[in-house]
Amino acid sequence: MKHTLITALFVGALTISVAPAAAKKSDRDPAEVLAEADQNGDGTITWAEVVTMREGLFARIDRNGDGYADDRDRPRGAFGRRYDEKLTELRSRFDVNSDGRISHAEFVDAPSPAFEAGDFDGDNALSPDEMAALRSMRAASNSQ
Ligand SMILES: [Ca+2]
Ligand SMILES: [Ca+2]
Ligand SMILES: [Ca+2]
Repeated sequence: MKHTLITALFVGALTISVAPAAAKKSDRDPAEVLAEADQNGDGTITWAEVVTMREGLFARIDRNGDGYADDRDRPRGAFGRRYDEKLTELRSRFDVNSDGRISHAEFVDAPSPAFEAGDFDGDNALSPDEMAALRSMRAASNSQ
């Protein structure tokens, strides 16, 4: 059960990281992932809420808690290989300094293409209207 939970959270972290252009069929709608960041439930997703969500996800990826997501966090057993695959994908986006590991800052401070695409008025928050627009953009791209 514990491994399943960790894997689910890890996949969630990956989904946040994927730009719409690079999205695979299995990826969740970025707008839905962003919606989960709405901690105070006011319907607006602030950048601070996104950062807080990333903090929680990183804490789960960095299984040994040393501030870096790397091979040393690799789970034993059946999930090891899956972790390797996910880490390779995450590195391609988050390992800005190419040292082979993802630091806390590289993960938490990384830009979010979906957030930037949806924040039309540039106030660093996604209002309910902006979230609705982001969802319809995604729906339009899916129907093509
Ligand atoms: Ca909110
Ligand atoms: Ca670590
Ligand atoms: Ca790095």
